[in-house]
Amino acid sequence: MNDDRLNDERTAAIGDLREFIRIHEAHGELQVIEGADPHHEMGAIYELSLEDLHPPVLLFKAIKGCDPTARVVMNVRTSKFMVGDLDLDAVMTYRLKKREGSPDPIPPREVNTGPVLDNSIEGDDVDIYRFPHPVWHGEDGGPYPGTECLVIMKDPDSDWINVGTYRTQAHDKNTITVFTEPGKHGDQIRRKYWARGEACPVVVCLGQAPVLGGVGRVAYAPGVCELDIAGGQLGRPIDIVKGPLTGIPIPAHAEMALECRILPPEEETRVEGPFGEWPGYYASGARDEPAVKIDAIHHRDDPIMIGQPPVRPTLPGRHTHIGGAAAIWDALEAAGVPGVTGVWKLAAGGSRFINVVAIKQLHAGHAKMAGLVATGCGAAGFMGRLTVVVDEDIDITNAAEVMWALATRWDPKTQTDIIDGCWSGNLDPTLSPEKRATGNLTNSRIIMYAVRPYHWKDAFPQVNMVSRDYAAEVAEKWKDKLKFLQD
Ligand SMILES: Cc1cc2nc3c(=O)[nH]c(=O)nc-3n(C[C@H](O)[C@H](O)[C@H](O)COP(=O)(O)O)c2cc1C
Ligand SMILES: [Mn+2]
Repeated sequence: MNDDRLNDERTAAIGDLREFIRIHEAHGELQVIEGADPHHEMGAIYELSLEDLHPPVLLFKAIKGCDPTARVVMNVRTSKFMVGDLDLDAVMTYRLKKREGSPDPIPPREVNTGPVLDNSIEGDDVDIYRFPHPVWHGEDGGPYPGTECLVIMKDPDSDWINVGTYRTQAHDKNTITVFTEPGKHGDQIRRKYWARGEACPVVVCLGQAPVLGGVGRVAYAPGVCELDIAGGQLGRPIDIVKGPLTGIPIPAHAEMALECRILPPEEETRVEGPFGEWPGYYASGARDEPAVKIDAIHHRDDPIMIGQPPVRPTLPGRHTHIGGAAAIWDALEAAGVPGVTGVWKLAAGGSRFINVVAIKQLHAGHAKMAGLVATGCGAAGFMGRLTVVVDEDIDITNAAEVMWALATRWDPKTQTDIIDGCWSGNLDPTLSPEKRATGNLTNSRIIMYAVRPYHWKDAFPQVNMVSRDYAAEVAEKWKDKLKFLQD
């Protein structure tokens, strides 16, 4: 497929969840699963699917104990079709595209009605448990129907509509919690309603075009409406309907939307969590969160919810964060660090813990510049742990090569910096109970300079390996005769 057609098809897939599923079926990347148990079994099947680097899109149907017409789709942003190859070229392409500038935002277009309003349940008939509400992980404190969900709110002081992704737990048929960390836009907005003694109106979408989940997770500036950004990415406005009870915009083609009120915490709370989180632990535990009352459930016929619970980052299908690596590379260049040949996030560290920078060393102290910036820049500042700086001959997308660089070029005593008091967060498993209790959400960082020391690099023992050019020449000559050279 040529690049233009591929891009058009990808845009169509992110613009509409049903189209997304159809396209993946056509590409042979859809796995339908019938009759799974939402209590742990769906979560286990999901984890097993992530043992592949490019897991199939999973479509769960006829989920045990739920409305038989409701479905759950998983792996909406990891398919081979959507992400292509995961390598340094992908990081570079991402950077170049970003440099061309983001598409101009396109505000949503209001329409009178849409498929999301085809079915509406209000008042006493509201029962979130009718629809899939999986308990994803073994130690979760309850079912989480909302993982990659959209939490849509209106700022009471302006026209700002904010869309954020915050996990949503079900507590009884019409009560949920929405775990919004302090400072997130959703938190800022709800506090304004509470300060006036009011509940905060909110819409929670539990299934929607993948592009919307893509913007709900990004920290745009306050005042920016994520629906406008998504419109810009699609090149057309998102159609919205006004929520009949709240007046909050709901994507007209959303699969399911709950109209709710977030009660002030002094009025009613529920114990939220624990929940298996992306670092691979239940680190934020369980605590009181404000109760959220569901006043209406709107849904399409045969609704499709999205399930995207966190899992431990060692699973290959939780692959590396191309955009995060690109952002650190941009920061290094912006800070004037020369000679950077690559930036990568080792998968085991999830999106944050382990960053690797490759440089072509130009002068003494060069590796240190790279390590300090890659550790302290905004793109890496939050919840980092290890920064590894290596020479340009190391394939930083290969964890074994990075470990080899550490094993053979790194002297722990003389090629290490440890920096304390850095920015961390509740999900960091190493935070002690004392630190959590006092709000000291900081951790330390290690920078490992796994490079040949610059001042004697020419005397450093030579690497024992067939040169890549010669290897290619030999492979070409022998590939017809040697089975292991054929792919
Ligand atoms: C699948 C997924 C789940 C998330 N869950 C939460 C969550 O439970 N609480 C939270 O505060 N942030 C969560 N985030 C991160 C927020 O979505 C992210 O910080 C985003 O910027 C929030 O929107 P805002 O900037 O408009 O507040 C999650 C992100 C993803 C991708
Ligand atoms: Mn926002």
